[in-house]
Amino acid sequence: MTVEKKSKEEQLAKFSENHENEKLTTNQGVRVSHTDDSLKAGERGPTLMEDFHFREKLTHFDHERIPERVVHARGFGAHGYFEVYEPMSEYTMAKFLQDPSVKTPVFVRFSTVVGSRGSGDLARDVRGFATKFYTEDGNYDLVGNNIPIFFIQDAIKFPDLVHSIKPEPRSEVPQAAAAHDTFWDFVSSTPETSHMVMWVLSDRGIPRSFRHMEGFGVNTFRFVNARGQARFVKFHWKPKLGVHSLVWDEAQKLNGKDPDFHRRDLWDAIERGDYPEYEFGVQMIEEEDEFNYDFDILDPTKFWPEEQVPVKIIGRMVLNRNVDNFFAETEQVAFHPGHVVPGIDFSNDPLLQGRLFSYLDTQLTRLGGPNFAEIPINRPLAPVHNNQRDGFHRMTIDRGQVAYFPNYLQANTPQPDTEHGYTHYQEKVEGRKVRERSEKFKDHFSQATLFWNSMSELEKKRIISAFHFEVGNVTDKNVRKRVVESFNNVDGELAKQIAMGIGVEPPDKPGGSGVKGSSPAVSMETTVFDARTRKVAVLADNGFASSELNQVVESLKEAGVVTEVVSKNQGMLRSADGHELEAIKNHSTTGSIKYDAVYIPGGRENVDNLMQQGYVIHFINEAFKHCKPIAASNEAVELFEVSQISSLTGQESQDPEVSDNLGVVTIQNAQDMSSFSEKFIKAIAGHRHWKRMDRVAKVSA
Ligand code: HDD
Repeated sequence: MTVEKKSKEEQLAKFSENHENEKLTTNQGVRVSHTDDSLKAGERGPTLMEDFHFREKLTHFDHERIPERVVHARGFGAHGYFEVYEPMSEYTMAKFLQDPSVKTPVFVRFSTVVGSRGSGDLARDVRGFATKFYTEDGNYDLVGNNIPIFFIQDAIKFPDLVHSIKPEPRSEVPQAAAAHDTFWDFVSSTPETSHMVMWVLSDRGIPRSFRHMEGFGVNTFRFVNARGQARFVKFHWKPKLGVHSLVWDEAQKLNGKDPDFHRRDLWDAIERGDYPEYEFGVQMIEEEDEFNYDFDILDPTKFWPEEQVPVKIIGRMVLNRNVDNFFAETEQVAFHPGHVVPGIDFSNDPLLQGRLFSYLDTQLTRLGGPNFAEIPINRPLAPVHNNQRDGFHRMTIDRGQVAYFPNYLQANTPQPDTEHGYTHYQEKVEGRKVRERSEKFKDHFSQATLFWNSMSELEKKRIISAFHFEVGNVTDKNVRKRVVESFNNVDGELAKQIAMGIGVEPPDKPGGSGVKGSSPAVSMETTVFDARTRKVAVLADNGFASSELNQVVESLKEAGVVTEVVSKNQGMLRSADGHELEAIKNHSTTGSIKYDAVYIPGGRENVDNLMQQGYVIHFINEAFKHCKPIAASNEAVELFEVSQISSLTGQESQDPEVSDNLGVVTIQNAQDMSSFSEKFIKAIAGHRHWKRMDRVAKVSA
């Protein structure tokens, strides 16, 4: 602790040394002598118009807000780099995908879709995953989501979708939520949304953190190599820590206790040096195989099952630097799927085609004109030369007499680069002008059933609970009925289960699309399980057993797990043998919902103290309810007996096999904590112990 304090003081000393001569000025560079009082006619008199410092300061402040993004308003960004594992020249000429020794700088912005800029992080929603690669050939933006498909097939329906899911126009209620009449009215009237709704209502809709999410480019793009050969591609980000989610009850509580939970998690991880890492993968389909699948490869409501089209891992991205200024970077960054570099091209996916119009258009309103590419976060590292001029907020001082092409006066510069310039893939296009979709686009249910079939029984249960919450909040009974009828096309049992929770009769006819197969890769149970960077609350009070606690905390640290001591009051605790330990959080500044697991050390006095604290029992019960690993050593095991753990696990908890399986780790009459720590770390890596789900239905925490 003292070490930290000192380095902060040193930092401050260094700061004042470096900034010694920086005096407060106006925006015109005039030094300001006083900024705490406005200029008045007498101490109690009116403020004077001539106070230019006051007017400049207030005018700037009055205009500090810019329009928020129409969707994805709430977001959080970080810097990092990307590196390719091996040259990809066989498939694409994209320069940043050739040389493994090159680190391409990136900026990533994660976001929710529906809520306003100040809304909570924990909404059930799709998460945006947008990456800007600052390549030597110019900027490339991969503007994706954490779900591989989308709600609609054609961009012309995007305003309808968004109007239905945003707060209702009469009341502006609810904020950042799909659980209301208009969204479900739209869903039940638009069968193509069914598949995406299944994903959003699965655990994917409430990620544990941005570091535990996959990313997908969603739309079909093309790779084009130097010989002009093209292939269809889909892009993937795979998090090294695996794909994991929160529990819905936990997410709802977190939105109150810490609505910045995801932001804080990413920020803290980067500050600690636990840099989030994602592998980059591509699925490729040869041009001649375009029609060889039972789905249309241009349909954005379909994914390409990994079992049929494997994901080739070609590189990795590391996020290793937080922003210096949220507004300047995260808020002003402008992504656009049309920002591509040679080697990456578009497909005729009708959602992508519409996106290619929308993103450029929206920046004009949001960032105040056509010069947003000059804002530092948007500026390419590659040089920019063209004849575009003027407009709001032009930064560049364009020199010279000439702003047109061709020209004689400036030797025909800047010149198009016929050799290395971007050339669009020469896809042959013909057809009649029609407002129609291809026949295969009309199968809206097969992949929704495939997704449902791919879920484990426990994942299915959670999807049904999500339906009960979301559709249960719909006030119009006919809309609820229509939802049940619509999802009967996906699976009869699903529809029946949904109906049971929301006061609607189950469908008369058994439903389903007839699809029997599954795609195991889409289940989150097949993901990576890793304890690294997980956060554990250590509940302690005066009189804790220091040797026990130190052994466990040390083992957790070695496994890359982060610990935080929580006690009734912040400040120093004293162990039974006189050692000091700082409690970082007190009972009102935190809660079990902010941690992945709980550990309670022994020590007679410690446990007697904790036993008196209702908050501690609540903490344990709540963590148990949220299926989190819970560990107690020696006397601390007594706390489980007064909590709901013992009544819910009963005799079984005495059986180590069963209790380990449930993520409840205990040890008694022991000095050596190594096997206990090992079991606990394994339980933490297991994320949530879903097998408790049935038992926790009885817990009221
Ligand atoms: Fe979009 C923002 C992702 C369909 C129109 N979109 C936006 C962002 C992400 C996505 C991650 C936030 C970027 C940032 O952090 O600044 N959008 C997607 C994906 C889609 C998709 C993966 C389906 C494949 N979007 C989509 C359609 C349209 C838009 C069909 C319109 C036709 N999206 C926008 C937008 C936004 C946007 C209105 C709002 C702010 C912005 O662009 O810069 O233009």
